[in-house]
Amino acid sequence: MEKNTCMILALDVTDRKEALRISEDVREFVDAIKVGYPLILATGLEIIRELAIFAPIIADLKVADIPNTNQLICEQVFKAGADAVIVQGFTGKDSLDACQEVASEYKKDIFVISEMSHPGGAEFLQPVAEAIAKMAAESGAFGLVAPATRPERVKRIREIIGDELAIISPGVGAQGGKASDVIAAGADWVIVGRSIYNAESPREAARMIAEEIEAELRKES
Ligand code: OMP
Repeated sequence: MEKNTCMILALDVTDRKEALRISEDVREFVDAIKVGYPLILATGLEIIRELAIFAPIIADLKVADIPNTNQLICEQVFKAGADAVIVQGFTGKDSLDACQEVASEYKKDIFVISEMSHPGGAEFLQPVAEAIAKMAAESGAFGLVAPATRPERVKRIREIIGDELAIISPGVGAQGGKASDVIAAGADWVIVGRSIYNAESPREAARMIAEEIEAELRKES
């Protein structure tokens, strides 16, 4: 995934035409489009190929099963044209390795969730997040998913994994996180959903967040 705008669109709409229209509108401001259960269940897996003309596609299926089932899921998603899949880390090394093996075969990427961005994400996952991050770093994963709602946790995860792995960070806008804060904390990309697709002008909303990120990166360099 190429780093330009440092923003990923979370496209959690359930209407195919709306998904295509928003993607076309904001493509200039995003480096990837993340599609998950809402859109895939509503429109079918083929939406991945339709959207792939606009940007690389991250399939957010939060894969969390035994190794064999994980392998079958990842094969389906990569065959459907996804460039990356998001998987849960809490299922353990064997389950993650199964995803990574399929990704290597297809020359695609895996992102591993260490700790989720909502308040409940601190309940059970946060205490094991650092161990998950270490496991992900050793597994050959492309990156981690870490919470924009807790920039201090993104900073901690960055310290653990070093600069080899990417961090993509959801929770900006609707969940209360701020794009510039999480970029400053060490995230490579922010993930933004509702603040863009529910905006009166998704394009304008995306442009403003992209500008905020650019200003932060200028400050850092
Ligand atoms: P908004 O809150 O609308 O910006 O959307 C955030 C997107 O990121 C949604 O698609 C969530 O499913 C996803 N997400 C989180 O919000 N928190 C997490 O910890 C992990 C994810 C994810 O895996 O993408």
